[in-house]
Amino acid sequence: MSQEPAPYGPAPYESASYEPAPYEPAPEDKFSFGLWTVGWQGRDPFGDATRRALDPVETVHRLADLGAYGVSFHDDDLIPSGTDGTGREAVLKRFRQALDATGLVVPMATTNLFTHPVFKDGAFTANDRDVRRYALRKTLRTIDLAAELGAHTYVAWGGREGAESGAAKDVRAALDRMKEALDLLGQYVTEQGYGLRFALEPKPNEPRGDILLPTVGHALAFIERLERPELFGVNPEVGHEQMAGLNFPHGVAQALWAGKLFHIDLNGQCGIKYDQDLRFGAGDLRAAFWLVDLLETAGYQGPRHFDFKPPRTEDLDGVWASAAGCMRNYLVLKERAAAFRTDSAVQEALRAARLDELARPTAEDGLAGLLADRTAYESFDAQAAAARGMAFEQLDQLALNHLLAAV
Ligand code: XLS
Ligand code: MN
Ligand code: MN
Repeated sequence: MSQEPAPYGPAPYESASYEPAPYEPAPEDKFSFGLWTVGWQGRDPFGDATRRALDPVETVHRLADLGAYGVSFHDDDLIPSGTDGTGREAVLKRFRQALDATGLVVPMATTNLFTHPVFKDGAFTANDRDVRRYALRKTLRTIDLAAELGAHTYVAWGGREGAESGAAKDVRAALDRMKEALDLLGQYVTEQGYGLRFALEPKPNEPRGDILLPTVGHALAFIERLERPELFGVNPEVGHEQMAGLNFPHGVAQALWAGKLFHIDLNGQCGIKYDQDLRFGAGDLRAAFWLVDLLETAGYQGPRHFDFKPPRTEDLDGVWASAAGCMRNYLVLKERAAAFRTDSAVQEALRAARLDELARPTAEDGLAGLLADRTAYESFDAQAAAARGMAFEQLDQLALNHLLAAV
């Protein structure tokens, strides 16, 4: 019995000439990783480490071999807390040598303001003033280090800036303290002449019950209250917005629209639950597709930074496979998104869905023109307009076909 061909056409794997694209990451792709990502030893609230510690020098070499261009770190990832001055110089010398040998750069650095018990009630917004002053001094040291290593971005994630109970935190006072801290940091980089900009990283919860500046939107609004708003942008993380049930590409689009996408943390998340930090492409694959489409079409020039945690089931081979997977998945999605955008059927479907109309100003004739235009109201046929289909489903199916390479 002969088989009916599938209605959606021959699958590419049936074609003898089908060659998978190599998807080899290269420095121009600007892929970067935090030392704490591949270096995560698998300690979680329920279990001990499952992997040995990685030497940052080893990480730099492995990342370079895999095709990354950059490495980022918290101060303590590179220089363990308690290291004296001589020890610090020795660490930095070895690290710099590894950077020179591999060509890897340090696009971003940040401060660990969450591991030490002193930060149990936060850092810049801790109720205790001496803790806040210590947090600022620790941060200023990291900013010096970031500038010394050539970083252009300083990320500020306020992981413990928050509360578990109502009266414990006066949120308005805490936001005053957060502004005070960030204004001082802005003053410092300006006075030092560092070419550094700040990227605030929102997260709704974990490790605090509720964290201040929980979403991209909160952070964008807060930035406008700072003394030097031009120095501050956001570092949205895929999983963090998805933990709040939000549409990540939409949040990133708003950050781009505001000129505030200074950095991005890529990873994967399956719905509203704890911060999973899966490799990029795992979790919500459709959101990942739209994100890559957005970054690539909007001309985002910054690093594609992976902030993920290879699951604690993995040994070190699994860690590097997971890191390679992040980059491969980005490149596959970039290819799929480009195929989607260049497909003439898609361009037609975009017109049918009237995206060109959305791009047109609503009242280029001004308020007077709008008020004088009888077709805008008096003779407008709302019933006829309501009856027009939007043709979004055909468009979305084309996107899915491209994502699945089933065109
Ligand atoms: C934690 C954050 C953290 C920041 C850097 O959830 O993602 O890793 O990116 O401190
Ligand atoms: Mn995370
Ligand atoms: Mn992050």
